[in-house]
Amino acid sequence: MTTVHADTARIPVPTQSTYQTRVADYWNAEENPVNLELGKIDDLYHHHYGIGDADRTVLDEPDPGRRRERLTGELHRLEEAQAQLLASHLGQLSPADRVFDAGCGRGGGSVVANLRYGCHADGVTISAKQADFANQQARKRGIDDKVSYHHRNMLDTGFTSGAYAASWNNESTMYVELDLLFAEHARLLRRGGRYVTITGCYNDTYGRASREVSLINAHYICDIHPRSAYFRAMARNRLVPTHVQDLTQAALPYWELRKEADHLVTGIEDTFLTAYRNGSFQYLLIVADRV
Ligand code: SAH
Ligand code: GPP
Ligand code: MG
Repeated sequence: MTTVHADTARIPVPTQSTYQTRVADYWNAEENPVNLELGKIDDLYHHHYGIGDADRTVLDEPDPGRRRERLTGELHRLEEAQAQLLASHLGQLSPADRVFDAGCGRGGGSVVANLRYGCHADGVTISAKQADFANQQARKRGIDDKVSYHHRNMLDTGFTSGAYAASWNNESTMYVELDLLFAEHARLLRRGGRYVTITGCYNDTYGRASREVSLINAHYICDIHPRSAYFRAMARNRLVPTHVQDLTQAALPYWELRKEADHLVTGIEDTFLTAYRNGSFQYLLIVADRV
């Protein structure tokens, strides 16, 4: 009997899908002042939004230069509050523990975790430029012995199974299939390890994705999941939610203030405000135990 090999066996398996290459292109090219100017303040570079009440008196500042500076500072403070909220849910971590930062951007989240717990951190981004930038920042801070960034796919990290006490996605779940993502987190986390995500999801009670959700997808080249998909995919992957918090109301002041910052706006501000206000989109914190 002859074995027939399919022709496809000769086609090299791409390590990255075309979609993932486009996502990497976006992040390799990204230089929005709203991210760089905020990051420069204290070298904590974030690619997520802010939460909490805003000090809108910055808008009354008469000197235009000082007004811009205070607005930038206030938006950064709100983004920092978001990072701290996520970090506060990572559990009891010791300096010997390792954490995994999935979709780490320019690296701010891992630095926050290291400063807070003294732990080791591995950040992963699909953008080579972001990984280089983040490693440079870690060297500059003198924490590169504990915090490293890797240009890898978060769905297939190659890291050691069970080596992590905690892991998270801060606004990076909308770039991947949730089943593949949570399977990788479940593999990397030890039993009893903690998983945390802060994410934007579309609201199942609204129906399907609204016009605004679709505009946000087009703007960032992402694919926002419905809220229900998170809990289904977690249940299938040994992740048991322990805490869910709707941050939608807490997200509004950031966007209301950002909208006023002519030197920082990107054009997506009103879309977020409409999406949150019409109930089609939610900003959610989910904390889960790896069982
Ligand atoms: N968590 C960071 C950055 C969020 S921006 C922060 O809070 O600042 C989204 C990030 O997801 C980007 O860094 C992008 O490179 C990353 N990303 C998207 N798809 C990815 C994938 N398949 N593997 C690894 N990183 C990915
Ligand atoms: C990153 O923030 C944006 C995302 C990861 C994509 C979408 C997030 C949702 C919650 C839907 P950023 O800081 O790079 O964006 P911006 O440049 O607008 O500040
Ligand atoms: Mg930003």
